[in-house]
Amino acid sequence: MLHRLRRLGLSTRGYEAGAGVGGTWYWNRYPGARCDSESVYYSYSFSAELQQEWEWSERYASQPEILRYLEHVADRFDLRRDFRFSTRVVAARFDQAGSCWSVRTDTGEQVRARFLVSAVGCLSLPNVSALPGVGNFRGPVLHTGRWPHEPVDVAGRRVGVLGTGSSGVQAIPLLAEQAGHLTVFQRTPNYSVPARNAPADPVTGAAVKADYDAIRERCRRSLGGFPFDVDPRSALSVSPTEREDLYRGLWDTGGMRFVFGGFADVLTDRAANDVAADFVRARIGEAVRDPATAEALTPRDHPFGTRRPALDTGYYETYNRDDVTLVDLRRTPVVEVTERGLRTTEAEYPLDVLVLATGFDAMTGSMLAMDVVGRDGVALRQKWIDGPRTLLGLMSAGFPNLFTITGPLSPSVFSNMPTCIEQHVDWIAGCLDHMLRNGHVLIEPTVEAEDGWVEHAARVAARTLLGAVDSWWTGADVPGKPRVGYPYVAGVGAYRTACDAVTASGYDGFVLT
Ligand code: N01
Repeated sequence: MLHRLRRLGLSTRGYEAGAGVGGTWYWNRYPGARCDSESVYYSYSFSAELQQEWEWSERYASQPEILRYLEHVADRFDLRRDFRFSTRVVAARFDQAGSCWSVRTDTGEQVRARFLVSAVGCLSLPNVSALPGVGNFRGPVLHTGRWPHEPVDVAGRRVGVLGTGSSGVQAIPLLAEQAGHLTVFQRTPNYSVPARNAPADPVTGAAVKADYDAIRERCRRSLGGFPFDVDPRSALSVSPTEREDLYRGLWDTGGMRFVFGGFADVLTDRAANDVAADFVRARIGEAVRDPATAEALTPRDHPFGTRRPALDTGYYETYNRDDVTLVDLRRTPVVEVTERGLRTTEAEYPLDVLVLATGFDAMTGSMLAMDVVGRDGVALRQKWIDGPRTLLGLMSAGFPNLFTITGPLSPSVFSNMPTCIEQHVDWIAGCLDHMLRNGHVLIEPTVEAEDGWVEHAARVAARTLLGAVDSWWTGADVPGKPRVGYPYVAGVGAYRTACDAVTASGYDGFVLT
């Protein structure tokens, strides 16, 4: 975004809470942190030179490698000089008389800006809300999203992991290898698909680079931001053998293809979904030796893909180790964290280290952590009290000239993030260019257009199996959070078409003054 803003001739200032660039990949340094999107797709497309020159070493890049990549991009485009690092924005207030934003940071700096672009991310504010007594624990409490920069030595120690979402599923096999004993506290069993990570294959890498433009375009027009073909048929329209063969092929290939490359109705038809869900359940049964543990790990309360599935390397097999214990919190819920460990209704588990893989106050948490006040003194926290209200996830009525990259009600987390980030950056840059050329000072959505988008996003979600399921996609994991759909789930391609139509119409649904 900064790169594009400079090219528009705007003077810019960035603020970043971390001491360096990288966002998610700066903070999430837990063992096993690795991207679930294949490296060749989880990367920028805006610079042909960059995408041709950069070489990924693995099929899925690890956190240190992605961080190196982002640092390289920052240096290559000379981005750091416009950023204040280790600086958190605490408040932003719209100044009606001056038609600008007044922004305040935790270092006491106060600046005024005509345009304000929020790139605070969808998954950055740790969710530790419902854990009584967490402050009492004598040992280290480490949230995966705030992992220390120095190595954490867990050799010979009793480690507890709370949470089995994507972060837990990635960290658990590695912590099991390092710890003296690992206890996993699981509330909701997750579907996990093998990543099948491997060293990058130079032949595939060269073929991708030769065809990058077309591949990127397919990502942009796709469901999930990947160039994968969805099988257009219903899972129920083909024979059981054919279904099994398709899912077996996707399982053996590994990765997000299993989620975004299966039958077209996996997320809309419960019976079709059962085909995918049963396939994964059967694999869990094969991987885990102890039947009771296998059953506890098997998701039966939600359809496949309605909570974000994890990708793993040896996750289920980890439970075959003698030094790993699974505690089923559905059967025996957490009572509290004590000085010595974690107590459930059944027992107290003594621990030396407690790892919280408990996720984030997703999609709106980081935005609402700032005191954002728009037109007529209306706070964003007040406006979004019953759930986020945006037009296209890009802007919210009453908050002129405030843009949100991957904001709520845009596809964002429901897809390969860089595809969506670049599309938002392009849209915002195009909008600003239009304003500068035409002498506009302010832009904001109309309330009617915004209401229409909020209703449309809810209708789309209601046509899928997603809406009814408790997850961080629906705000259910944070006590008191509005229970609505947060990402837009019609797909990256359909969403892009909607955004492009707005631009082509001269910003229909927005007021430009
Ligand atoms: O967080 P999560 P995450 N008591 O919210 C449990 C992206 N990501 O950090 O499901 C007990 O998924 C909670 O239980 P439940 C990806 O989009 C990407 O793992 O609420 N348990 C759940 O098991 C992902 O989806 C990558 O019943 C509690 C877990 O903690 C998103 O980030 C890697 C609890 C939280 O799971 C978030 O993933 C990692 C409590 N009080 C993450 N509170 C890659 O691309 C929470 N839990 C590789």
